[in-house]
Amino acid sequence: MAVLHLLAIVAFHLLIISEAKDSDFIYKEFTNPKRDTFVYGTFPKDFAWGVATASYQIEGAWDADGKGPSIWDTFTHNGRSHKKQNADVACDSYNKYEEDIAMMKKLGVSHYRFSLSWPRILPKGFANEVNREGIEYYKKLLDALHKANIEPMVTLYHWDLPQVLQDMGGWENEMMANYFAAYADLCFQAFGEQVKLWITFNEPTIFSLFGYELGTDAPGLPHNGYGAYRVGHTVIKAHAKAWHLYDQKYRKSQGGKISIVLHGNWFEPKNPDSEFDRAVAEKASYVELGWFANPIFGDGDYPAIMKDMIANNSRIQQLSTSRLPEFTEDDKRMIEGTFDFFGLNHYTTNLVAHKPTVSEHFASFFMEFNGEMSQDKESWPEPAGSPWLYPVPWGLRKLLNHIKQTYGDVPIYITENGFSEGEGPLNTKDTARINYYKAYINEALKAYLIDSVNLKGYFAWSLMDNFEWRSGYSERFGLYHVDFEDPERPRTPRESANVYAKIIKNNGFPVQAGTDHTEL
Ligand code: GBH
Repeated sequence: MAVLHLLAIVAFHLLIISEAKDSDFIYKEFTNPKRDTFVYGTFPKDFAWGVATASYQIEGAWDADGKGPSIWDTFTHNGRSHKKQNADVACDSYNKYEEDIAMMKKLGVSHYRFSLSWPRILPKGFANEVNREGIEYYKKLLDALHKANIEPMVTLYHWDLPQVLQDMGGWENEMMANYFAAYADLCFQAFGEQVKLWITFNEPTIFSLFGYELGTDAPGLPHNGYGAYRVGHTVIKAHAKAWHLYDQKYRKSQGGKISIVLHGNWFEPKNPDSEFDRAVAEKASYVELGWFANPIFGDGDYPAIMKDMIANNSRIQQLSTSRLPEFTEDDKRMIEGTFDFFGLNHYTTNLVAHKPTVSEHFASFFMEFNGEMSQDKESWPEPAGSPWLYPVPWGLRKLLNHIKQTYGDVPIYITENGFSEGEGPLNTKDTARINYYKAYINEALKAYLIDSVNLKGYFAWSLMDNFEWRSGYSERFGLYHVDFEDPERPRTPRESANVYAKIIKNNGFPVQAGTDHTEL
């Protein structure tokens, strides 16, 4: 193993000292030989290759067989998403899961990450009224996955909160930590024999900020400067409770692992020579990820840099206490170390410049930093169909190294990474997505081979086009195209599906006999 590593590193250095060829780079915009040269090699033998989805985005069947409404049903039925679209039918995976699994077989994935719909299992939110048909649906799905030899990775909460619980305050209600633990308990009991990889929450920063701070996502509450911190506080405790419950009651008999998935951008100083830009970029990385990572993977508490920042700004706003709640010593002990691996969703990189933004009169997470985010529109490759999504592959490698340096040598799964295109006629030749996957997976390979990051798996977002939240069906992330106009919701593979299948089959990018490259 060590020898292989060494060979890979030597090969890499040979590549960069010899004259760089065009074919050594994926993007003409990124040709820094040391940073951007494509490397050849493979991932560890037991590497998990997967695709990811989420219940609300694919299932449809929004009120079938006893399912209760979620906050996203309410939000979309109120016309709050692009063109008032909703996911009442979406990809109809509630009925077409066998076809989904056949697609996964074609891709050759070893793992499938999907989420459970809480209101499908508990229409009233609470665990004393179970919807058997909801349980049956997921049992059938899990059975079919096992038959197909695909390991499930199951997310308990990917944003579709039962509406009845929102009516009691949703994640701003501290009791939610208990309600979530009861839901988790039921799921471990019902599905734990079939599930060895559990995720408590998907991207708590995102649903706190967009749902309860900006209010652009469900439940649509613009509680600027306060809401997201309150939500985060309860979500961290909910996560810790569920982790301990699994640890104490189920781990021994079921033998699985459980953790959380965090969203992480990479933040690069806009002007690398500016000390101020560097400081704000660093702060952004430590806060975006560290808000949830530091309590769970660190010392049980928010990062000091975050506590200081929000306390200072609260003082400027004439508040007598910080807008960021505090954990008690007991909380901290309960929270610290509640992970079995690190789940990372990563899509893109932002530039950060210093700029005074803190206001005496208006509190907002986004103004807390005295910084401004942007993208390098001139010299980065074309963005995806999502305006925020610029391909900046080297950002992934930097972020993986940041995680290792900050939270230790924890096993990491990249639980989401992917690229969108806009609406339009079916275009199977998705070269931009192919380039994105090759380049990002190659950066993951460098992190593993060269930087010895403890990387365990990679999940592409997404198996197929699906309901992209407030953007509706206008941003398409699928390896498979889905026709949402057709009641049958037919799926068609794009070229990227074939390329991803080859990467999986090769377990990366081995040099193939008789060539000096990988045929994809
Ligand atoms: C993930 O979020 C989600 O887990 C997944 O459900 C989703 O489908 C996927 O990514 C693709 O987006 O419109 O400028 O305000 C990724 C994090 C956070 C990225 C919200 C887009 C909106 C930026 N997302 N962000 S903007």
